[in-house]
Amino acid sequence: MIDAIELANAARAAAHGRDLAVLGEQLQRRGMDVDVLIEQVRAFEVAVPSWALGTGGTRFGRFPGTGEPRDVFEKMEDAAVIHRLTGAAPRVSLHIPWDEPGDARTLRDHASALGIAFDAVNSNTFQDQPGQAHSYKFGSFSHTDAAVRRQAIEHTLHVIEVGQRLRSDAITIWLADGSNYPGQMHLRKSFDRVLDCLQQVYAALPQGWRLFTEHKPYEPAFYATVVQDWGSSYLLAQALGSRASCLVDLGHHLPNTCIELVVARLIGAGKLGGFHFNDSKYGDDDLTAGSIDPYRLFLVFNELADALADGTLDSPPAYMIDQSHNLKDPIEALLQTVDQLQRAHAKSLLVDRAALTAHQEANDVLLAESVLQAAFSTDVGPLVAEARRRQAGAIDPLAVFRASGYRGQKREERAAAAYAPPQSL
Ligand code: LRH
Ligand code: MN
Repeated sequence: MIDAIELANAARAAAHGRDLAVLGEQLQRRGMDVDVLIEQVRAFEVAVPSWALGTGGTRFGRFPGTGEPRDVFEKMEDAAVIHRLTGAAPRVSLHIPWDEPGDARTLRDHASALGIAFDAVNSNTFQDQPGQAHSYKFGSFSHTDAAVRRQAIEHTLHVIEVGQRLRSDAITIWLADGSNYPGQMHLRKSFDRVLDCLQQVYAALPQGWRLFTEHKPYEPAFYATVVQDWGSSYLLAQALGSRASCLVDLGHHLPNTCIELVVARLIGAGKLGGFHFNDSKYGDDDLTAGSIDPYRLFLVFNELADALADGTLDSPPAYMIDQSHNLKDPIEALLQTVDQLQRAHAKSLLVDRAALTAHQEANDVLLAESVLQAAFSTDVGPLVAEARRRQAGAIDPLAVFRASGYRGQKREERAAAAYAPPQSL
């Protein structure tokens, strides 16, 4: 892949150089230094979800592609390709037990040999596993039966142990807990039980670890979800302590929710822990980020850039992707996603914050809005391409990936003899 990148970058060097020079001259006239911006974009990193490296599906069907990873070891190979091509995806977020490694140490060594590390791990108390003593049909941390809650806590502590062996330092806890009919579940007691269980997990959190609570308005519960909105998530994170914070999945908001305001609130409260980036038109569609509403994605990054600029945030929260690739090749969709996130991030850096503040203070609605639109309507393509090139990545990752024939090669390899994961290195 490395040679393919160098060859393709060389072929594009002249055109890319001209495009970058034109953008650089434009930005200079706006008082911005393109090299400073490129370095800021180079610092942008996002974690790839292990569960999105294979084809996703819905209850109506799944149409798997060929040459897809057969297990978590092959998923690391594909994640490494995404990082190699973009220079911006050095970590994978694992979901347990979906991607439970037989031997965490072997997986960690395999991944590090590929230049991949591990971001937040994800627990799963929304599905029953074979041989599981108690069902999560009526919830996990909110369940009325203490034995079910105990089982869910044990699972979550196990996920943290696996994460420790992978040298992760955070866990994301999303609970499907909720009800489908009024009266089915006590709306306050269920929440109190969730808090009690989270407090037991928080008390066992290893040194330096963080815990992210993830809210979602509905699905699979269709009347009330225990951790339904950012307010519920905030109440939990606040009650747990300084190492607990809220994770914002962009798809977990009712239509027309001003998600950038949710982000601003959590930043202001010092409880914004991380993101699951994706896009959606209706529900939790898990479409590729920036595919439906790129302006909304930009406005989220604008809140982050504003808070990093005024010091309210001293470092970016945890950036992770959470998508389901039902139709697109998973690697291609993730390459597209990383590019969209780099672009939204780059555009947020182009906002003239002094001018914006002046127009806001003067209630000059039109000029305040225009400052954001000027940044959003700037084609930052050459800037993010250059950031990737300086990361030894590809100016055009998708073109290099397609030209590399990687998927075809994997189709042969992964169709061949039964796969034998690498023995302990
Ligand atoms: C729930 C969710 C959660 C993950 C799952 C894969 O909808 O966003 O973050 O556990 O997707
Ligand atoms: Mn999510």
